[in-house]
Amino acid sequence: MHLGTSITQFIIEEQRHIQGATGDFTSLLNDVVTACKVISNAVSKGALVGVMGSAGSENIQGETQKQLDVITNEIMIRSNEWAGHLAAMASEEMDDIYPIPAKYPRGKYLLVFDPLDGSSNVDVNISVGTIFSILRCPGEGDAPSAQAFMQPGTKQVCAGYAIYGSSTMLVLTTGHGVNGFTLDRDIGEFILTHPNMTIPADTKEFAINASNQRFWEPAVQRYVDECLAGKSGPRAKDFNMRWVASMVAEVHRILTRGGIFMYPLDSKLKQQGGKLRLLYEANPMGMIVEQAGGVAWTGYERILDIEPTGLHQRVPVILGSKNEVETVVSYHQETVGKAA
Ligand code: AHM
Ligand code: MG
Repeated sequence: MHLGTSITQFIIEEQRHIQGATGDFTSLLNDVVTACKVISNAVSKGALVGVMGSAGSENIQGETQKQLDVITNEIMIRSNEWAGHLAAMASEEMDDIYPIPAKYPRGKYLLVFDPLDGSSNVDVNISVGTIFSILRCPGEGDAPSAQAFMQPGTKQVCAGYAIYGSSTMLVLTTGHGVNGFTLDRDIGEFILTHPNMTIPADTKEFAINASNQRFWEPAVQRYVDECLAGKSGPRAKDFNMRWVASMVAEVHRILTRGGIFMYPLDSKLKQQGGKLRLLYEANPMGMIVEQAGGVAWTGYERILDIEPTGLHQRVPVILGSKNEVETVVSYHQETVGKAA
């Protein structure tokens, strides 16, 4: 019988190469992995356990919360608060930070997450996921504040997502490439199935919500027009298009076969800065994409370089295959300074 590499083994072996590592980070990651297994279970039971539909509440961004948004947020908190690795957590579903309660030891890391990204898809049985990012907590001993989370994406110690699709997978980077693990439900372990995931530099597949077309900036409009023009247009190739409305599914597709994903700035979103959130969507996905050889920009700057100013700050996101993202970025650069 062939025994695959479990995620636990993989993390411990990776940690062994880091001088002075205490095992704290390994244990924290194990707790996050456990939470993702519990969430996978809850999501897959669906209507059998009566968790579909709205929770009848709104999050801080004015979005209606699904029952599963609330449940999965609770699972992440309960799984990660007790072990002494974290100082605080922050999530899409909580207005403010969640400092570790005084009854538990306070650790040196911060955990930021979107417990159920793409949850508008959950009632229709389309892939959803959990996105997470781990940061070091600055100011040892101080009670953590929201300010502690205001670190650019380049400071992430680890980023990952779990995708609850036809199989459950966990994709992870600690800054040394990207690895994918598939949940073997018979033994309850994630097994390394996708070592060293890489994004091809070229692609013929783009993803954007075309219903926003009338609001797009000229650079995005031009890029998409050129894709749609196909073989006889300036790009001289036919493109395919996908839009799942679940960022984890889009990023997972791009990590598997290449592509470009865009939730760009447009006139409708200008005031709020974009649609997707920097700390728990754009930064972790940006780190994963870069570690797989891709590029993640807003159109105007590298996502990981942004100095955050708010827990729920939104940014435009254009990420994926290097040559395509760089093409869109060059179109943005041409329009900078020109009136739209
Ligand atoms: P959510 O965190 O509330 O689920 O919102 C984020 C999701 C992304 O997964 C996805 O890319 C985007 O929202 C889809 O937006 P739209 O419905 O505008 O197409
Ligand atoms: Mg989300």
